[in-house]
Amino acid sequence: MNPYYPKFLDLVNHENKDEAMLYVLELLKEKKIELYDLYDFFLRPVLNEFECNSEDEEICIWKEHVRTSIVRTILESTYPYLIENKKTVKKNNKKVVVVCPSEEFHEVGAIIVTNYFTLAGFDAQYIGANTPKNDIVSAVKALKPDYLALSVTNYYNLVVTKQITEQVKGLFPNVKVILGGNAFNKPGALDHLVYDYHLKTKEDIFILGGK
Ligand code: B12
Repeated sequence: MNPYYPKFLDLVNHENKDEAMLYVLELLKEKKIELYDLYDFFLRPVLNEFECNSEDEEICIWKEHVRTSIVRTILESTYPYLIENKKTVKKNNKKVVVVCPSEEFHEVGAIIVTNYFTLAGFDAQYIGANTPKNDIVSAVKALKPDYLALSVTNYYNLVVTKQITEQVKGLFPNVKVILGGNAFNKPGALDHLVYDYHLKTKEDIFILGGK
């Protein structure tokens, strides 16, 4: 565990958005953590390891929303650090489009992953959450990426993922399909899917990028 994480977790647990934001900004400014650390050791665990202590499910849902809002604000506000890091990145001349399929509203992972692709040298573009199949197809047609990366968290969205990958591969056989996100970690989730890569970590992305 990162030594600065417990304080951050405590601030987020108390829904103290301002202090949580100021705390990580200070850590970044003082170079006590890197942008990668922020993504991997602060933002991801604070969401994925969230445990709601309330018996009341409704309370848990709004608490999850508040927590997500804190993370999103931090994620977007630290974008200037990505711009700064990008200056030292050697480009690999490969384009990747990152998208979440329809009904997939979990997008924090997809946004972070888009930033990893950028830091790995790709020209990376994030399209959005809950993106209908036809919009994904038209984005691929217009942007002509080398890779289409689908981020899927909810296991139930594997059906629509299968439809999208089959259509994209049928229309654009040269576009490599990358799958990532927690939905694919369930046993058998990848069976019957048409894809080129199943990646999990930033290290996987860096290897693909030639780093
Ligand atoms: C935040 C959250 C939400 C937010 C999402 C807000 C947003 N704008 O993104 C809101 C409140 C909207 C939400 C809604 C729902 N959620 Co929710 N949510 C979560 C929570 C707490 C965190 C997810 C998250 O953002 N994690 C942080 C990111 C950084 O981590 P990550 O997604 O794992 O991404 C990393 C890797 O997976 C990987 N990765 C991800 N994508 C890709 C893509 C590629 C190409 C690659 C290489 C890697 C990669 O890299 C990322 C960065 O390290 C999880 C809890 C959990 N344990 O996962 C539940 C969870 C995912 N939700 C769940 C559920 C059930 C729901 C709801 C159905 C009901 C509900 N609780 O309200 C709805 C469904 C919405 C929908 N249709 O999609 C379940 C899913 C179970 C399942 N069926 O698979 C979980 C697991 C909670 C649980 N324990 O039951 N949720």
